[in-house]
Amino acid sequence: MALVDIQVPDIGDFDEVTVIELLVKPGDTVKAEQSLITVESDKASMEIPSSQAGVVKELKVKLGDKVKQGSVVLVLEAGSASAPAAAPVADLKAAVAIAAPAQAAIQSIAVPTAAASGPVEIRVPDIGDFKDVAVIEVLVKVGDSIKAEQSLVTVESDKASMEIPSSSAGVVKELRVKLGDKLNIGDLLVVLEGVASAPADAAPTAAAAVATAPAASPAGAAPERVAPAVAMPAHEPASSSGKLPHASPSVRKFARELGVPLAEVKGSGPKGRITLDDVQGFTKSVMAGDARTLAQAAKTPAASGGGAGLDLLPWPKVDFTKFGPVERKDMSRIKKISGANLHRNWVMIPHVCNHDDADITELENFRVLMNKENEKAGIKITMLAFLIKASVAALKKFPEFNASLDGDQLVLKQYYNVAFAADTPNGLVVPVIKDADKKGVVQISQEMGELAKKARDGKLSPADMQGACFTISSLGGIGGRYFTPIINAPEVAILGVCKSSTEPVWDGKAFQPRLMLPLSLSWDHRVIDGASAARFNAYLGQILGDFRRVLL
Ligand code: CAO
Repeated sequence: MALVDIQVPDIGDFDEVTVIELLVKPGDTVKAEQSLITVESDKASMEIPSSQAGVVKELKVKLGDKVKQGSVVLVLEAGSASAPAAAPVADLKAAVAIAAPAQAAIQSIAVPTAAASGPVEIRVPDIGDFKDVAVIEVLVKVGDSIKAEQSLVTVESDKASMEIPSSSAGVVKELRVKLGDKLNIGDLLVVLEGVASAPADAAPTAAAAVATAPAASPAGAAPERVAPAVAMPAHEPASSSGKLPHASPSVRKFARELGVPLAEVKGSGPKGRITLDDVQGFTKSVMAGDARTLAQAAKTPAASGGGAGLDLLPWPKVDFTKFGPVERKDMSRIKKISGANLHRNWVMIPHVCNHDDADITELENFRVLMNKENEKAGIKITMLAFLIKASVAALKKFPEFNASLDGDQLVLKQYYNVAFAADTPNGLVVPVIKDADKKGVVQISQEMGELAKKARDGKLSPADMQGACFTISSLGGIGGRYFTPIINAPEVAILGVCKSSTEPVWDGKAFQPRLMLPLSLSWDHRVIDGASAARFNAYLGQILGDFRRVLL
């Protein structure tokens, strides 16, 4: 029996797409045309089917992998005699034809419409062989001001869902589609007025449209997508064994940004499809302390396996005006999102917090000296930068702190990205210093300054906040003694730091005035035990006491 590599066929200008679902596993018998994996870009998701029947011998991709044309998806033992012996890409192209129009659609929408005065009709572009694709989301409403390339509707066929963007900017005057409508090439979507001129040569290509569709791109009637947020672990796609929740790319993206586990959200759309409203509703109910939702949310692979659940009392409803005047204020977007994340982390992670003190007398003297010497260069070395470097040394010595839980497995990271909590007028955000092990204290100080500024200006990109291994929350510039920081899942520990103060410390002969820094380390007791945590803190204290120990 011939072994055949099944590759990703020509998927047009999509440079790389992410594998979000594995639909088969080794040993499975697949039919020709059966979908093997689902891939997703910012604007489209599509299933990649097999060009022939056979038995899956080996999967060559895993969830989260980036694939492009020619990437091998799996090795198939070709089945029946009638099946072709090899799978040339041309055949695969045919096999994936159902998915390819998603690309075609986005490409062709980019053809510029006539520029600019008077109303402009935006129509469905050439969507290849697709006929009667159903509108599953309308992303704008009358009166919305939209940008060129902003998505107008999401349509879906059996195998692909895609967003159709507008080729022009303007204000939506008429909306000519509704949920459930079946669309074909040339159908009118919206009429825009006040159209900004859209010169022909300015129309971006599909690739550009996809590449420039950031999380922060406005979504019209859809809820605003929040870029910066604290505790925003990218929610992992459903596991290979679980069924991928039925949701469009934008809804999946929105859920990921909020850290909402889509598998726990009940879809109210046709065929159980999860809508943006469903995701928002889920977040709201978690925020409101809905016991059932929280109990559901707690049933992740890491925490499942029975248990008592959270049989909580309902949140107390009080008419505060009976007791005195009140003012009501909406929570900021960041607070809403970080609140939901913090709540989940608090409920799901068995936190323990160790407190300790580090003697930073010499380190602070050195820092002050360095800052004096570098005054002219305008570089300010911060205590937090030293804490980041010291944490990296401790993470290297105690690798289970540089880890994440994935079901029954511990993922030990071999990179050292350290996040720091930054207080902003709108709430807490957590930017990340990437590869902190490869950077010096001066560079870390500089990067921290830049990221903290971006945070305050609300300009952090999702990438600025992703990929952290460990977080430091410093209240040192403000005050306090100790606190119990909440772990930023899926990390397993967080270091809280408070204000240093000069204290009498016994040196065996006399009390000496020493500058002591209070440390509070919260850790996940599923991964770390108390003795390791005490050792981690003690080691951290030793490093901060004498950085030469890093060299040992
Ligand atoms: N002990 C005593 N003083 C400290 C200190 C410490 N541990 N850490 C910093 N300081 C002092 C600095 O020396 C500096 O004083 P000067 O202005 O006299 O030089 C001042 O505090 C400000 O320090 P900094 O510029 O180095 O800033 P930072 O590194 O302390 O903080 C940042 C940067 C972004 C972390 C901070 O602005 C911030 O947002 N902190 C709040 C984080 C937070 O909210 N955590 C809680 C999360 S849990 O809800």
